Amino acid sequence: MIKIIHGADFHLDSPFSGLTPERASQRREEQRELLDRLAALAREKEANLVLLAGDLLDSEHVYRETAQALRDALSSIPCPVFIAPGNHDFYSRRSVWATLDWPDNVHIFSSAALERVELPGCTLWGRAFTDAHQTASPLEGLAVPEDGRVHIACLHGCVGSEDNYGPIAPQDIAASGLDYLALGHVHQGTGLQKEGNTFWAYPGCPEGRGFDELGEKGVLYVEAEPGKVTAQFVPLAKRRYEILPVDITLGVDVLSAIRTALPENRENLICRIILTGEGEKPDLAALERVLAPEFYGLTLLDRTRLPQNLWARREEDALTGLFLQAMWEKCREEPDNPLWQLAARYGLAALEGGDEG
Ligand SMILES: [Mn+2]
Repeated sequence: MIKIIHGADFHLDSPFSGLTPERASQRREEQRELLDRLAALAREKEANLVLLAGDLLDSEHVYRETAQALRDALSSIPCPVFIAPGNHDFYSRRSVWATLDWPDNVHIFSSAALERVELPGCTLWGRAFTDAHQTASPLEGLAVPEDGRVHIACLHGCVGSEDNYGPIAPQDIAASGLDYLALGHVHQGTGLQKEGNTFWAYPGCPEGRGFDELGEKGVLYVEAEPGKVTAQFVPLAKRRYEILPVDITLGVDVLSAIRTALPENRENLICRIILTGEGEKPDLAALERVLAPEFYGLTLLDRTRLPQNLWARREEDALTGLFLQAMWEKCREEPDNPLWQLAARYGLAALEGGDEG
């Protein structure tokens, strides 16, 4: 049985453009810490093989500290490590893959053609992106021999698409005859999948970098033998992103409604709370003052609507009624545009001489 740690899409040295320069620098530092946790996991599981299926780096521009951290972490892993460069960190003569002095246990696939490596207990296949795009299937032409050995491949590509990022058709996977195909590129982990007799998986990225990469993130711990593969997701991320909708309609007050919905352990959470439902306009600044210290990052969005009893006043034969009728129609035309709800609230408050509706 072969024990494998399968990771991908670390995107080290991402720009983190949505953050302050200090926070972005801190997040880059934390990405480097992911490498130490990866190495610790490989030691703890006594892995036979670590497979890193591309886009380990976000681009060819790598901070010296990051390249050193990567080299140090990989050299502390007591088993072979294989890297299959992806579209973001493709192999070229000037890439860090070619220019850095890598430890002996690290093998970097450097050719666009499939390379075959014989290892104790298994045969490993791998290849590299050598450009930012690749139109051919990375599995093209692969049909492994039936020799009783475990056949594993590690590469970067996109299952089920026809784009320029190494498109892989499901029938390519089945035709390969591989026991396990360790993939990278898709940031949402798939868990273990099967096509024909071949198991395959994307581990997803090991740590989210924005609200399009939500929830727990990590790597896979895989056990493979001929015809039998199991995979276990292992969380690796320090911070995680969540989007939390909170309906304020039935809440006694908005803060209690939010508190009821909050997950525990939020000091490492980067959270976007979206207030929905009907009620008085929530005081976002006040809520943020109370809640923000509990999170690593917090944004509150107001998507609430004016309550029905206020809309009922559009029947009134006065300026307020006319205004509300006009806003009612706008809100019906564009129900997802929060500006009309806001306009209704502010307009009503102005007409009533009040505060904010
Ligand atoms: Mn990619």
